[in-house]
Amino acid sequence: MTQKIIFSGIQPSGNLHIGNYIGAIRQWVKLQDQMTDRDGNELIFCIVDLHAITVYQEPKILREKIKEVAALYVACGIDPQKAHIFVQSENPDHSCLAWIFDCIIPLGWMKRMTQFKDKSATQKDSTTVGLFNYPALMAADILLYDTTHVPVGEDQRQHIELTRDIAERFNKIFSPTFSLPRPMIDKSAPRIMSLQSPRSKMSKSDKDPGGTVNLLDPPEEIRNKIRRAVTDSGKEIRVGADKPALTNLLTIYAKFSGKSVKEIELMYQGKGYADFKNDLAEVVIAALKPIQQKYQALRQDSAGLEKILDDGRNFAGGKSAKKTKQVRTAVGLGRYTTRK
Ligand code: AQP
Repeated sequence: MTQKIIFSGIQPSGNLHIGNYIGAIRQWVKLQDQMTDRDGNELIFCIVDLHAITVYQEPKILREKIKEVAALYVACGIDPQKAHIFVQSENPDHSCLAWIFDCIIPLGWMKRMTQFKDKSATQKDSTTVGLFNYPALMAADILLYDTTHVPVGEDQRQHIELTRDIAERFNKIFSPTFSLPRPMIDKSAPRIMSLQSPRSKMSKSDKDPGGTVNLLDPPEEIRNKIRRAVTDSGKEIRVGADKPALTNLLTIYAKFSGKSVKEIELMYQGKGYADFKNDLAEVVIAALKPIQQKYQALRQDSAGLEKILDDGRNFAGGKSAKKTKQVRTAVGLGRYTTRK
């Protein structure tokens, strides 16, 4: 087996929700459980706070969310004995490499990024240069660690392709420095949609709190949100292109219960939305309960959480320092070939 270096991250830009769990963290845990460290495999999971500030974050809240996301990674099953967890901004090599990439990426490449087009359309006047440069920072995150695979959602495929193009361009202009990472897109990890507007994805930054079920929501709040979730016209509980709301709710039910969508459709044949929603709420509450309990325990042991993040930072910094030295030498930066 060949060595796998896996890198991924989540922005501490709000409350983590069931979409982040089903679409990202649960895949990471699956990968972790499939991998051994025998072949020199590495798992690196970052809390990407530099990405988060591409949109304004209230400083006190941001600092709290960074710890919250770290504790949630572990509560959801990331094992700090098997994976490295660290905070992006604690390793300055990320922003240094992003700047170097900014200086070699043709403007046209960045202008093609559809995520920027989508996000900037909702931000209008408050769109920042940072949001535009987001993919350069993401490329730096990935390439600093000789990442081989990046588990991401389908929406990030374009950014990974750009990362490969940046690596190739750097290697060609200067000298072979970066290996090319591959996206790892789990087709069984669906995109979870907002409970209030099921054609938009569930999102941390959704202005409507009713659209998002957060991993730390108390049971009563989960019941309320699911009870108020929009449904489609008609009475049948089934998936279909004409039923975006039910498709989403059935997907959530399936992902948290382990049952197939078909089985669930059969269970609710002839039954009403109220029964279905009540049961769905209980399924979600039961699945989140152990995560919430582990989270509370971790937050009470602040020294333990600090140690996980310190160890992660030391590992990441040690590894990226070697790559940064190679990059600085290749580009001709500084008076020395090594960092003083
Ligand atoms: N609704 C979703 N369904 C499935 N997967 C999702 N992810 C996010 N939303 C869903 C996956 O979670 C990871 C988080 O990525 P991120 O924090 O970098 O930002 P994002 O994708 O933009 O997530 P949000 O929640 O929508 O945050 P905001 O509102 O701050 O932009 C990724 O792997 C993503 O695929």
